[in-house]
Amino acid sequence: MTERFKEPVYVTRPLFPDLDRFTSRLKDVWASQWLSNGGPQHIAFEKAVQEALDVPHLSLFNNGTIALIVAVQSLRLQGEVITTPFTFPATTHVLAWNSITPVFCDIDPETLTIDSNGIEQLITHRTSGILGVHVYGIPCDVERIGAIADQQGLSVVYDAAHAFQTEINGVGIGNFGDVSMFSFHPTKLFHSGEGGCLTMADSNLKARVDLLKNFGIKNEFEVIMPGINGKMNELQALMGQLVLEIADEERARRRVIRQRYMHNLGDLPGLRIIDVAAGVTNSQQYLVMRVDPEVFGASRDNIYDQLRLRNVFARKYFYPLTSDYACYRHLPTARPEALPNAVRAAKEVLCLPFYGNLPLGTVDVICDVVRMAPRARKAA
Ligand code: T4K
Repeated sequence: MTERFKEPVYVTRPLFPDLDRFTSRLKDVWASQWLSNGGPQHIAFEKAVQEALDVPHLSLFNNGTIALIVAVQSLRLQGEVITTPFTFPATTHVLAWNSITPVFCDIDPETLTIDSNGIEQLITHRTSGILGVHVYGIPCDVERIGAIADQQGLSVVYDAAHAFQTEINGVGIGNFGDVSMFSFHPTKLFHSGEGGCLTMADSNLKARVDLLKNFGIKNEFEVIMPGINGKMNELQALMGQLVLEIADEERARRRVIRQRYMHNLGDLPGLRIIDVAAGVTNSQQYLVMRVDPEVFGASRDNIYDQLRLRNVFARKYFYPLTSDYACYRHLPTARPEALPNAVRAAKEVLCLPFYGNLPLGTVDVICDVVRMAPRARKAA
């Protein structure tokens, strides 16, 4: 049996900037006497991220979930919103927090994003929008979704939590739909400790988003809408600026690690490393393997268990489907029979450890465990 790692190997580790550089820049924060509410770090960081994402307007937030709640509020969505169940809890919860009924649409079996062919039949007189997820940084079918939305008068929100600096034929992914949300959580390649942002083309929408994230305060004496506190603070904004400086290097290191996984596992029948289509830049957020148990001879769960025995913590992102949570299971569109592609994907995907400092030797051991999983299953 392959050795057990002494220290746990996690699915990811956060990217840390040089500590001396961080502490020396902290002096700027101390000198400014600003810790939140749009101080100098926030102003500089907002501009830097806007450039990095190549979008007309951008608003920073304290985390991606609050940003997405505000995105839905800012477009005044209500009634029903058509969305994917193959995602992190936040995507669906954001609708519930806005008193909106999630309407679950199956996913495309290839891209694992919302199936644009299934959206139209779910539209009712109560539908106000579409909430897609660029899951693992794989873009939704933005053209078709945009066309459906235009035709039916619907708004489009994209959860781009995994898609920092993804581009479709050179166009930043934050330029599609009415609003897109990016997460800057520490488990993301690019992060600000916690944080996130919304991107949009419409300057009026940017103004409304900025009001909504600051309690709806227009000025000292006027509060014009029921806003929330979604503000990013100065320490987050400083961390974000320093991580942004090293994000390209991290992405380059991850490319090498992806190559190694591909080299070790690419030729195994029944196993596939998921990648983006031609013309799309890979955000390198996750290394996702898809397992066909019939062909491979071991299931995703068998592999997960074998890795756990070696102290390797792969993750089943995204199992279970959000439509299977107790709080959504009762919904008419949550029936598993209506979501066959999503049900299958949730059983077959596994996110393997993937971060720049992951030694290639560790990747090799992980791959050995994966390769041996069918034999280990038979022996058990
Ligand atoms: N939409 C989508 C599609 C999302 O995936 C997410 C978040 C959101 C919306 C919401 O965005 P935020 O509000 O979070 O900005 C993690 C992240 O917490 C979450 O941000 C992310 N998606 C999700 C896919 O992954 P968990 O519960 O799996 O995290 P956790 O604590 O188990 O961390 C995973 C591993 O990372 C740990 O085993 C060890 C390592 N780790 C983690 C942290 C936080 C570290 O080494 N150091 C750390 O500081 O959700």
